[in-house]
Amino acid sequence: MKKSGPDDRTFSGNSTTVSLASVAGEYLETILAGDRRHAVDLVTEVADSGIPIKQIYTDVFQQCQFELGRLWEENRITVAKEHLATAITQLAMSQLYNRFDFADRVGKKMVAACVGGELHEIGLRMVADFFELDGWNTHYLGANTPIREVVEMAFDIGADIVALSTSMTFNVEKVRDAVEAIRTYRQPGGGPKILVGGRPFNVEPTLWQYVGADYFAASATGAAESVGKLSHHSASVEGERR
Ligand code: B12
Repeated sequence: MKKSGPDDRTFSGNSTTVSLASVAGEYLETILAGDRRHAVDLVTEVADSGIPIKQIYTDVFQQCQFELGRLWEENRITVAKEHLATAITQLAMSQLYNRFDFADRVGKKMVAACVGGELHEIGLRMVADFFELDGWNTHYLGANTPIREVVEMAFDIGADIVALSTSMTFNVEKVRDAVEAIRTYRQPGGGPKILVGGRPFNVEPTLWQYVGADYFAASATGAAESVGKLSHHSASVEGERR
């Protein structure tokens, strides 16, 4: 990952200007070296300098996860290194939680889950954390959640939105099954709205319609930006792609 360059993005915090590309470069080296303490110190210092958490998520964590995937695909890092680095990123995300600058509560609830055997959970967690930052109460269930459990929790808590994620094409049918299960549970035609996302939906732009979702967003940023509109359940944003 490049450390800086002409398209480098800099962000001004309270007292300093930080190049997040340069932070991402150092962070990547740190997590690949397995240095948890430095990785956590690095991102907490950036957060404490006033850089928004969402920016750290997208420009550091997401960028580095994508880079890990590229290095792994090219056989330049082992599976063990990828696991090590990914685990540190999950730790670092947790460490930032008590630095979240939450918006006032908006009185909306979300259940967020990966269904079937889907193990890629960081993208969904980013989505849930962005909504949490925006004042939602999010129930993040993570990887590999049984569909029935997702549906029951969604109805039990009166969720406004169920967010479903998959990174693997072979789990798209499970997402479709989950949408169907939500639609037909207890009050057909009612219940929560369904937001989907993840790699296959980014690659094939009509896939969200195939699974029967209400909304799709290509990124945590796009999903969070939809919040205001989703809150009003306006027909004009039904199926909007961000
Ligand atoms: C870490 C990782 C893993 C970890 C996941 C650990 C964990 N706890 O999450 C483990 C080791 C388990 C894993 C396993 C596998 N992986 Co993997 N993995 C990755 C890696 C390196 C990073 C994933 C990640 O964290 N991305 C960062 C997040 C932030 O990005 P994201 O998931 O795309 O999410 C964003 C958007 O998509 C969107 N989004 C996501 N979900 C949702 C949901 C909603 C509602 C919305 C609105 C938006 C949204 O918003 C997110 C934030 O902006 C990727 C590389 C990559 N490019 O992503 C490969 C990758 C996804 N894996 C891959 C593969 C092949 C596998 C395995 C099949 C490997 C194997 N042979 O076993 C298994 C499959 C496991 C399974 N059954 O799910 C391939 C998939 C290729 C393909 N064509 O589909 C990738 C792309 C690697 C590669 N370059 O080839 N993997």
